[in-house]
Parts: sequence; C-alpha cells; structure tokens
Amino acid sequence: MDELYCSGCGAKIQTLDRHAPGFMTEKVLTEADQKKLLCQRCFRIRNYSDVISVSVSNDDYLNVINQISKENALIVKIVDIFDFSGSFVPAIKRITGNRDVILVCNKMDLLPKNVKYDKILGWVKSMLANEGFSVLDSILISAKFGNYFDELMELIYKHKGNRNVYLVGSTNVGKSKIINQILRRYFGREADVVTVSSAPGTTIGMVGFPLKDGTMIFDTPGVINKHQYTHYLTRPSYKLTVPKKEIKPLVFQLNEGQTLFFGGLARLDIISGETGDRINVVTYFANTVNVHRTKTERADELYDTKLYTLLTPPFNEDEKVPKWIFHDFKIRDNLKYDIVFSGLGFVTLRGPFYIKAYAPFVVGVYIRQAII
Ligand SMILES: Nc1nc2c(ncn2[C@@H]2O[C@H](COP(=O)(O)OP(=O)(O)OP(=O)(O)O)[C@@H](O)[C@H]2O)c(=O)[nH]1
Ligand SMILES: [Mg+2]
Repeated sequence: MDELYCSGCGAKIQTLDRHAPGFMTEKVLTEADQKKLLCQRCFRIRNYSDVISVSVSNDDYLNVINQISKENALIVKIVDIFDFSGSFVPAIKRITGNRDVILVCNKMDLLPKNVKYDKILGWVKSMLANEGFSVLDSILISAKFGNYFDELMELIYKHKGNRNVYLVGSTNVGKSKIINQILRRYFGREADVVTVSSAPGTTIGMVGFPLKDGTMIFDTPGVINKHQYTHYLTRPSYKLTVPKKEIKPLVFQLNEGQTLFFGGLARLDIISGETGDRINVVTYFANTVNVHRTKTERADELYDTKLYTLLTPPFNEDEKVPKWIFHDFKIRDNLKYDIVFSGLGFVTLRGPFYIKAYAPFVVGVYIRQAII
C-alpha cells in the first residue's frame, strides 16, 4: 500500500490493527476517496463523539515533532490560558530550540468576560520572563469563537517570511481547532477539516495546508502533559472537570480551620489568614465541579464518606483517585496570588496567608502571581 494518511489526525493509514492509530477496514479504504481518507477513530469522534484511545507513546509524539527541528520554521506555540504552566511543557524547548516563536494563548473565552485583554497579556509576558522564554510576539485568542484571528494571521504573515509554520503545544490546547478556524475564515472551508476532541492525543501526525503564499501551515500532535488528570477518570467525569464555558468565579470568606473541596479532585485548607481575619478566596473551576466548604477537622471524614456523592466529580467508584499529597504555601506580603491545580483550576487569595493545597500526586500544584 502507498503511504496514505488520515486527513483528520495525520496518522498513517493501516488496515491491520484496530487499536493502533490510522486504522480503516479494507472495505472502507477501497471505497473511500484517497485524498480525503478518514481513519475509523476520526470517523467515530466526528459522528458519535466516541473517542477510541489508541496507544501512541510520548516518544512517538516527540519523534514526529522532532522532524520540525530539521527545518528553519516559524513556530507558533499554543498554550491554554486556563492552564498556562501546565500546558507550557518545557519539553517543547527541544522543538523550538532557537527558532522564532510566536506565543498564542488560546481559550480566552474561559476567563470571566470582565477581565481586560491587556492585563492578561501583561501577565503572560511576566510569566514568559519568569520562564526565561523569549518570543517574537504574544497574542490571546479564542479558537472557539474565532476572537483575535485577524490579529493572529497578521502576526504569522509578519514573521514567517518564506518559511513554513508549525502549530505546536501540549495535547488539548486547541491546535486543531485553531487550524479549523483558519481554514474556515480565510480559506472558505465550511466543515471541520482536522479532528478536534476533548480527549488528549487526538492528532497523531502532521497535517499540513498551503497558505496564500504557497508555504505550509501544519497541525501537529500534542506533547503529552503528564499532569493531566484524564488517565484516572472515566470520560463522563473528565468531561465535567475540564471547563468548556466561561468560568463563573465563586467567592468564599474563609476562617482559619476551614477547608474547600473542589469536587473530590483537590482540596484547600486555610491554616491561617491575615492576622487571624477572614480571608477572601475566589475559586476558578469548571462550573460543573462542586465546590464544598467544611471545617478542616471534618474534612478527612467527609472525603471518606462523601466522595462520589457530594464531592463530585468523580462520580464513579471505579475511578481510582491516585494518592493525594499536600503542598504548603506560606506568604508574608500582601500581594494577590493564585494557587493552581494544573488542569483543574485555581484559587486566588491575597497574602499574608498559610494554606495547604491537596491534590493527587500526579497533579502539578503551584503558586504564581494572580492572573486576574
Ligand atoms: N472553550 C474553549 N475550548 C476550546 C478552544 N479551543 C479548543 N477547545 C477545546 O479543547 C479541546 C481540544 O481541542 P483540540 O483542537 O482537539 O486540541 P489539540 O491541541 O489539537 O489536541 P491534540 O490533538 O490532542 O494535541 C476540544 O474539546 C476543543 O473543543 C477555545 O478557544 N475555547
Ligand atoms: Mg489536535
């Protein structure tokens, strides 16, 4: 068989192993238009929102991506603004090297609407400075609503010269959705061209499209973000932990000795607040995560008895929540900070404070200057 590729996910087409990427039955393959082949997995995602997990290792992803390092390309690095550090994945430095990079923060629509664009952009720039990562330009967009796409295309054409353009980033940041928006808005394609899904690891190989000047723009597979909770939850629970719509922040006034649970996924204990006063805590989680307040002395018992019923998601006893660990954060100044539960959400509070943040050991928990 000639080398054929799925037009939805870029996987090499094969007819032998239905659990490996790019599978099609012989019958469907012989009847299909060879220029628009869609593997069985892409077909199912599109028609039944049914994601079949295929086994592709992180190394396989990196091998595909390493092809880019052979070329002097313009890199468009995509991050999820809701999970900036979690989706920043340092491994991407291996790909970007010294190449020219434009940073695109996607999913702006998840942040509350009253948040100012310039304020977030300023925050992004300070995060980049902290990471020691230099870029030609940064921009915030929403691939869901197509916000700031004219500005994005302007930046791409301004910096690309005669080079190809590669969208890279961790899984699930929206690379494929961005490609579909570009094809729809500027190339008259109506239906989605590449496959988008809420499960990480959707795109398997490179999928390229010609730009107006004859160079190419490529969708690429995502680098796996090991801190993603997905591996431990069933799909229905996972869907309810990942925010899809604008997040409605919740405000709590907490005393020392009080605890917040974020479903059964994470927990925050207030050890002490500003000189014993109440402390304002604003939570930013998917609206479907049940945030519950309790006394810290009752928290362990509540978790043991109410996980899957009051503390949801998760909903299902089959979901083995990995062992929790806690992280201490002690702040003495009076600035605003976020405590981030990577991929799940974050809480904002002003110092001074001493808190404990609990999450399964697989989830990155860290403190940063407040985004909002
Ligand atoms: N709210 C919101 N969701 C988005 C946006 N862009 C993408 N998504 C959602 O994020 C999920 C992942 O999108 P994809 O485009 O498949 O992400 P990807 O980066 O291509 O992921 P991989 O192919 O796994 O590397 C899907 O559920 C999308 O609908 C956005 O701007 N806003
Ligand atoms: Mg993709």
